[in-house]
Amino acid sequence: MKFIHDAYQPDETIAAVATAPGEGGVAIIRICGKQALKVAQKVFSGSISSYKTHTVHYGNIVNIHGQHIDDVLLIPMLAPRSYTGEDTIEIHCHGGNLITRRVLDAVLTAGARQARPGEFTFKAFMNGRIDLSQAEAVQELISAKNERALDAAEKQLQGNLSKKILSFQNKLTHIGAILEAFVDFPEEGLEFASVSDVCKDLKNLTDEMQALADTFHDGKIVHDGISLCLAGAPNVGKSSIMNALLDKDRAIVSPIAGTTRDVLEDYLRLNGLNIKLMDTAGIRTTNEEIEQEGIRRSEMAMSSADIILLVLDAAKGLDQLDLHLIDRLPPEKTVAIWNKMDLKGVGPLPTLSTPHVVKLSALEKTGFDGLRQTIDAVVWKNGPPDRDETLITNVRHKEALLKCIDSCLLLNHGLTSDVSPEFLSLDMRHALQSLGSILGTDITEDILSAIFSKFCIGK
Ligand SMILES: Nc1nc2c(ncn2[C@@H]2O[C@H](COP(=O)(O)OP(=O)(O)O)[C@@H](O)[C@H]2O)c(=O)[nH]1
Ligand SMILES: [Mg+2]
Repeated sequence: MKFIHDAYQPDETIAAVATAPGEGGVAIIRICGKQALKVAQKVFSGSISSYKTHTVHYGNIVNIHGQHIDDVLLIPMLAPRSYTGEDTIEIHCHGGNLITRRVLDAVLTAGARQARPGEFTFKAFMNGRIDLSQAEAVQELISAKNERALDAAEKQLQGNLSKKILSFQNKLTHIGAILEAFVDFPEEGLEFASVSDVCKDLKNLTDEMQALADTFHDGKIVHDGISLCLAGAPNVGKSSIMNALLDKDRAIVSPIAGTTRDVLEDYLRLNGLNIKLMDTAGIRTTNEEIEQEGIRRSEMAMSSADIILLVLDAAKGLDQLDLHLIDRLPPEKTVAIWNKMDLKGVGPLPTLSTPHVVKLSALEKTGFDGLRQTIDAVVWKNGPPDRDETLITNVRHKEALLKCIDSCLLLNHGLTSDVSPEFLSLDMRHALQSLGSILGTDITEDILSAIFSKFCIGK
């Protein structure tokens, strides 16, 4: 694998199609770097050097053989007022695959190099326009699959996480300054008061960092979503609830017990989260081989799911099998659903041992708001995260924070035992390096390369 910034030459001018492939009204070709204006001028009919920055100009793209390729709009964004901080030209051409390719080819022939994945954002990072956590937020913003993930990415791009990390860095540096005096003049030692102050400051700081790292639980839910599994006896209405939640005829519904054999999966958005919904074969004792396999798969789906929706038939009440299921499902991730509440024969319902119980009718599609609210309550044990809360959604950031906390704990331990001052400053350096890796100031080339290679070309 080629490291993206092995090949990085700050003076190189790069170009790529910035819009998604396929047919569309307009496609955008982006050119960026010191020679962007010169390259664009070789293929454009107007006089680019006379244009003011951030203005739009109509003209033609012509290749080096003088052939007309397309009528386009051209926008110059001059340094430093551009995404990357370097001179940038955007060409808006007609949005077909072939025409876009021809315009890009003309630009590449005129002297630009095809950009690598994420290279524009990489330039923005290298030029100090954004830090690494913000660059990662750009990719998360683009790939966000739900509103909450989008909110979290947007906050991160605005620099909310960066500010927190910077404040941790400042506090650590402050502590470091006190320690430095100790390292420089070890024979004078640290006064008892300053040791306990430093330890207290370190403890407060690690608590703050731990609290931020702990948001990863919520952040992961926001980022990846959760899985729900419909389970229960045959014929209780699992497939009907699947269809009602999806608002489409996804699963076969029938009064014949044992209709659903395989695990059916589909996706929906619920309460701003991405949900994988699984419908399973009804659990019962059967000699039928295929149904047995279906039931085995139901069990697997149940154990892998974040939340189990245990469906019960309100008209039938509980039988041995239901009771057995209720007993062995983990209550904290189970929602019991009394279905078929529309039926005349529904009498008083027995009390269940599971804390979350919902009543609904899949047939009449009533009671689903209650189900959505209950799911929300199970997902967010302490309420959903605030829109403004800074969430860690990236495992790299979480691990860096935990590493920093470890170094701080070592430091704390070293301060209270008789460890040589050199070790203390080494722990301090490690702690600062971990924080720096989040912002990209202390990062190895292979990690950088791995991060940017996940981007699309043209971003
Ligand atoms: N009256 C009534 N019938 C329902 C309801 N939900 C499902 N059914 C019926 O119960 C039978 C079994 O439904 P199905 O969704 O296939 O159950 P599954 O075996 O648990 O997947 C079908 O005849 C459905 O029409 C409901 O809320 N009310
Ligand atoms: Mg079914």
